[in-house]
Amino acid sequence: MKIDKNSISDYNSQYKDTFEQEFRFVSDSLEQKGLNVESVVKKISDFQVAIPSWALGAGGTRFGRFSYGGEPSSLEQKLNDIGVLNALTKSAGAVSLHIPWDIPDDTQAIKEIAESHGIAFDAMNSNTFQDQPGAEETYKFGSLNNTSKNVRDYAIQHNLDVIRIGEELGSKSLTVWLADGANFPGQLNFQNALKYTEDSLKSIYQYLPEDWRMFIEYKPYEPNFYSTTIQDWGTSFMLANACGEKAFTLVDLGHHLPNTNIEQIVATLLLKGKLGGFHFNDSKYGDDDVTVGSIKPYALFLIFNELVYGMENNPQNPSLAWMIDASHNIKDPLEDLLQSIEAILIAYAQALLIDQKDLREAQLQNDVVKCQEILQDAYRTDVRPLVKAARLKANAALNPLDAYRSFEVRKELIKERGNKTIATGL
Ligand code: PSV
Ligand code: MN
Ligand code: MN
Repeated sequence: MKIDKNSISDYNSQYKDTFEQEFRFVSDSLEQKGLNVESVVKKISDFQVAIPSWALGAGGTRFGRFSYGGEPSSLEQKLNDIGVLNALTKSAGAVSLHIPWDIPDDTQAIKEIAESHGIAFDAMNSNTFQDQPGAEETYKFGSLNNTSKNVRDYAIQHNLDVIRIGEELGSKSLTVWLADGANFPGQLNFQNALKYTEDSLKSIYQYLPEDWRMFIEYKPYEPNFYSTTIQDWGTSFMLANACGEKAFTLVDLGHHLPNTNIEQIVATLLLKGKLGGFHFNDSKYGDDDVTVGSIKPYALFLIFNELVYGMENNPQNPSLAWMIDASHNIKDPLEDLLQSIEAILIAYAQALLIDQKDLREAQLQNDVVKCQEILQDAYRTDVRPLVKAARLKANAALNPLDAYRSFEVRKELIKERGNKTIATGL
C-alpha cells in the first residue's frame, strides 16, 4: 500500500476552499496581534517526529492482545506503514527501531525502502528487559544493574550490537531504557545496583561513535513495582553527567508519578543542556501509553511552552530527538498514531503563538493574572488551520485521518497481509 502525491492533491482539492476561509480568519487575527504567521507555519512544517516500530501493531496489555488485522509482520512492512503516515502528514519522517525485534535481514534493502518513503533512522532502542530465545544469560533479576558480572557484560554487549546495527543503517543515537529494579523491599542493594548501572553505562558510552548520542530513559515503576534503578530524571541526569557530554536524559511523558510537573523538569534539563530525547504519549495513572493529547492537552501545551523557550534560548542543548511512544490495544494503530501526530503539532503550534516578550514583561511586573492570560490566549486559539497550512505546504493531506479512512488503508492492508497478523512489540 503506497499513497502517491496525486491522490493526495486530488483529496485536498475538495477541501481547499473551506481551508482557505478558515486559514484567512486565523491568520488575519494573529497578524493583527503582530505574529509572523508564515514563520509559525514553517516551524510546524519542519517538525518531524519518529514513529517507533513497535507502535504499528495493536498494543497489548498484560491481560491480552487483540489483533487489528493487516498488522506488519516484518521490518519492511513496518516501514511501509510509516510510509503511509509520512505521505499523509509529512511529519513522520523517521523510525525508531527496537533490537532484537527489528534486526534487518538485508540492511541495504531496508535502507532503500526507508529512503523511498523519506524515512530516516532515529534513535536505536536496546532491549535488555526480555530474554530472547537461545539467550545465554537471563535478565530476570536485572541487566546493567545485575549482581552477576556475566549478565552485565552480556547486556553491555547487546547494546554494542545495537550500536553496530544502527551505524549500518545511519542512525546517530542509542536509547537505553532499563526495566532493572526490584519487586520487593530487601531484594536489591540500592547502592550496588546504581553503581553497577553507572559502570555498565560508562562501558557502553566508551564505544559510542564520535557523532552519536546516548539517551538514558527513566521510569518510576513497572515492570518492577517496588523500585526502578533509574527511577527519575535526577538519576538519569546524574548518570548522563557521569558518562560524558554525548549522554543525555530522555523524558517519556508517561514515566512520572501522577501530577509531576513535567514542564519544570524539561526546563531544568534544557538549562543544563542535558535534554536529549522525548517520548510522547498521554496518561491518566501511569505509563498508560495512550494517544498523545487525549487526557491532558493543557499539560502538553505547557511542556511545549518550555520546549519552544528552550529551543530559542538554550544553544547549550542540542536539537531534540522526538518520538511517539504510544500504542493502544483497541484502536487501529495507524489511526492512533495520526491522532498523536496531530496532537503534537497542535500543542507545538499553540506554544509558538505565546507572546514571549509580553510574558517576560508580565513576569517582571509579577502580573500573575496577565501571565495566565497570555498562556491561555495561545492555548485557546484554534490552530488547526495553521497545522493544515503546514501540511498543504509539504504536499501532505489536509485532514490525514479522514484521508486515511477515505483511502481505505486498513482494508487494503488486510487484503495484502491477512486478518490474523500480530506485529512484534509489547
Ligand atoms: C518503557 O516503558 C518504554 O517507554 C521504553 O521507551 C521502551 O523502549 C518502550 O517503552 C517500548 O517498550
Ligand atoms: Mn519510552
Ligand atoms: Mn513507557
